[in-house]
Amino acid sequence: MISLRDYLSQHSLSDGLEAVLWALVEASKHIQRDISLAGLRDICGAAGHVNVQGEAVQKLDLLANDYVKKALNECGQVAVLASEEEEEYIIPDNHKEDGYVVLFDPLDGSSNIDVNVSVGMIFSIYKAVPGLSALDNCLQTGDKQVLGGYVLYGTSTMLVFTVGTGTHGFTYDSEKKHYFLSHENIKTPNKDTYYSINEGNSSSLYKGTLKFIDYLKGLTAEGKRSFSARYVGSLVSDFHRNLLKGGIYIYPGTQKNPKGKLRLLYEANPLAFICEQAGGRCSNGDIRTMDIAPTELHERCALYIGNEDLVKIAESYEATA
Ligand code: AHM
Ligand code: MG
Repeated sequence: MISLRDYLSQHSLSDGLEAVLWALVEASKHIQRDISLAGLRDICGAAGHVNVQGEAVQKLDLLANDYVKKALNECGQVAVLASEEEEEYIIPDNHKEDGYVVLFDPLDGSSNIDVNVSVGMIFSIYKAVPGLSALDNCLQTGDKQVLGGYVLYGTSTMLVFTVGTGTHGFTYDSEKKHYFLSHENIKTPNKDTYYSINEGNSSSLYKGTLKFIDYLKGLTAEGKRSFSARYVGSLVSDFHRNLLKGGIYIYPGTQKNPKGKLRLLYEANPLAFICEQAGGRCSNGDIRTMDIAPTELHERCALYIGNEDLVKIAESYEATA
């Protein structure tokens, strides 16, 4: 078996980038342990306040956020970081001016923890550009990412990431406390397997989105169903399943929330990088996600991510709306 350490030694990342990835990996081990014991400790449920987006913060959101911040601070290679759980960007005490920019959602789908459903951490890494302000360094377009990744705390814990040379997956062995290569060079199948959308939002969906959903529910020429619906409500889990099995995940803009719910910097961009490197496509229904120029840290964007053909079909329906 090839450990993550062996894999990285054969696929040279710059020392600084490797240190940042290790920091995230070490944080993920703490988070994985806490999640696996969540029902036995007083760490389930809401923390009692809302975050900058007005959403209820879970106790484990805070713990995960602290683990990631601490690890990134200690690694000494980070110029600036920003978290979905923090209102402002943070310059670590132990920062490196020309180091890396790390943007992350420490625990995506955290409302699922209390009911034992998979959750994840999503992260995006950029090289800090000398002369740019800390904020502008965080607002680089997604195609400047040097690494996009996530950790899925599911039936097993998996790290999936890309540095622009394919998408690769590593499974965590909790006895050895190491990640091992399990999914080399993931290619998303161009198959009509699953579609994933919260149809509870139907009353607020635009006509083009509703028509696209009707298309997905249509029968084949042989009278068979093409797709199955799957929606866990944890982006990392929904995305990971469709990445491996084929399909599309949509969190569209709605009449109520024209830019949708998900965050461009912490969720859409890293998954877009991973998806494209696996042969898929990702857009906001119009513009390629990694070409969108961010204007604010917590910017939201509609998300259409999955098989290239399916995302193109979704875009064509949105264009007719
Ligand atoms: P979070 O980052 O606060 O956990 O919220 C993001 C989550 C995604 O994981 C998931 O895809 C989405 O919210 C589900 O939203 P909804 O309940 O509206 O379907
Ligand atoms: Mg999230």
